[in-house]
Amino acid sequence: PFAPVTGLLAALDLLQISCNGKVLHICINRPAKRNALSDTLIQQLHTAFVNLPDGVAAAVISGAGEHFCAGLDLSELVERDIGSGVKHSRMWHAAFDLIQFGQVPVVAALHGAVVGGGLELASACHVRVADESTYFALPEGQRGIFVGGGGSVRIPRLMGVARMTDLMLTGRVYDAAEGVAAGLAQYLVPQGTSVDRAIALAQRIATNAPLSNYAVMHALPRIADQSMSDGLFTESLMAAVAESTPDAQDRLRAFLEKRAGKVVKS
Ligand code: 1HE
Repeated sequence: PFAPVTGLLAALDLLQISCNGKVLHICINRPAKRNALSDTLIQQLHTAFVNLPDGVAAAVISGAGEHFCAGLDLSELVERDIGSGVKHSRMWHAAFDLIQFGQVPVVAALHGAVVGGGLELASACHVRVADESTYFALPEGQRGIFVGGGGSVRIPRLMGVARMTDLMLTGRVYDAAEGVAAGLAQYLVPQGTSVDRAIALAQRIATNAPLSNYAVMHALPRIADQSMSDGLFTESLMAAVAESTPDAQDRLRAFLEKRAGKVVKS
């Protein structure tokens, strides 16, 4: 069972954070505003990911109420000058960078609206689980703004520039199945079950060697940005580091001595 965390993380009033062994569950808890991302909420996400409790090996992010997240809190957008606009966007980048390039893999449990900044947040996570109620959109064009939470960088890496351009120009809304087909989520599950599935995946992720998970989070996206030659070389370095850990040696020996599980087709 998940128990509420204590201390600093418990004081973050827009997040409901609980922990079960190695898995931390961060639920965005602003359902009356459809979990719209106010400055305070972005700062609280930042604080949570800077202060992950010891022993946590994977995290889940979900949203309370009918929707995962309605994106930027539009009530805070009014009358921001150019300078503070840059700083605002950079504040989002800092928080979401901590999610993508932090200490532990993060699974997003999606349902209802995953729109605008909500999709930017989801795209900073490492695995995305969508339930059947999920829908994806980028309504920035209708609001007269542009993505500012890393979406122009991360979302095309999931779905491609052409699909993102279509969403932004036409206001197209993808249902859950379309989102999964386009690469926005990796799992499609029955309505109301995305948190359960995300937790099960996080529990599984938490059993991997921590350095292997770290390599996936930190090396894979960087290698994807490198030339083939640089990527292959980076891969060799990362592989050598991972293989040389006692954890890897123990796990390899366990397999060879038939003490470790085989790969099982599910
Ligand atoms: C909000 C927000 C919000 C809801 N900022 N207050 N995002 C958008 O353009 C999406 C805008 N929201 C919607 O289209 C809808 O609210 C939803 C489809 C997400 C949900 O619909 P529904 O019928 O369940 O809720 P609702 O009745 O529209 O909203 C309930 C309340 O939440 C209502 O406030 P109330 O005081 O009248 O009760 C809404 O005003 C409020 N609310 N969404 C502020 N987003 C770093 S750049 C990122 C750029 C973006 O994210 S642009 C996309 C912004």
